[in-house]
Amino acid sequence: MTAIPVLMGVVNVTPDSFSDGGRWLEPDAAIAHGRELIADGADILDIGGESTRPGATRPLVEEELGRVIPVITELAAGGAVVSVDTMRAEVAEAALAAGATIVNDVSGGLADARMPSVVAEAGATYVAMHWRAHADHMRDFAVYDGPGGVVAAVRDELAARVDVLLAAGIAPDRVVLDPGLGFAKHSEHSWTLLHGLSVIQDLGYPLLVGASRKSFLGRLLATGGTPRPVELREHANTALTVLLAQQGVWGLRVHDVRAARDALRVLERLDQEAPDDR
Ligand code: PMM
Repeated sequence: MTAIPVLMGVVNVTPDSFSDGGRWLEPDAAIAHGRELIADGADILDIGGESTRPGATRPLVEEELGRVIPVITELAAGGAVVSVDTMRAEVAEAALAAGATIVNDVSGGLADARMPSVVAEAGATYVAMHWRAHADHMRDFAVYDGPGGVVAAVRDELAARVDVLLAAGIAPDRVVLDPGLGFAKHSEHSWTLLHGLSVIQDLGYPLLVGASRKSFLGRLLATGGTPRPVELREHANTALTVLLAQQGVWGLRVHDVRAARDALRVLERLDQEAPDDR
């Protein structure tokens, strides 16, 4: 039996995300988009106000709060399970007060040392992603020369974050890890990580994976050296959705929730067949 992963639908309330920048910047548009993702089959809405595209500059904390809090308040009040995609403890705190129950921190607590204690205090679930540096200079950190390469480095660096999270009082069953595809990683690193995912799973925590629309898919599907445009990478992500579900990941962070849900429904349906019916 395949354990069906949870689907986290992305709501980027940003002017500059690489995948959908500017489309949902107005609160009403973001809220409507969130509702659409729920109707498409999202289990969680991941609401973020800071773009992490390579080279992006950071918004002010007030800007980030102004983008995400009205959207979180409305969607959580409507019954959605909400995660806040933020690296800032102040934003996480306000989001949890507004109804979010999950903090998705792409820096795994490295960007803001207060983050783990804020999450511990709230008893929230914490997604800790593998991260080395902010978007404006993360490319400089895409070097994995140690023994075991990128897979061992990500495993060891995530394990070190887990130690910090548990020491801050986050319960072990509230921790989710994420290999951070595309963050301080060249395309080959992301593929190697996907291939070696079981090594990260061996740390014993549920895994969330965000492959949707990322540049390693665009490069794979390039024509004549031009990466496939962001909106045409969906079928490749659907293939990964099935493969990652079969590998037992806990969750998938996706933009096109309907495509991912359809793929998971196919898996679920096949699992219903008893072996002697085949
Ligand atoms: N990727 C992005 C943003 N947040 N969070 C987690 N946990 N994992 C990811 O892979 C991840 C993330 C960047 O993608 P986007 O700009 O399309 O949201």
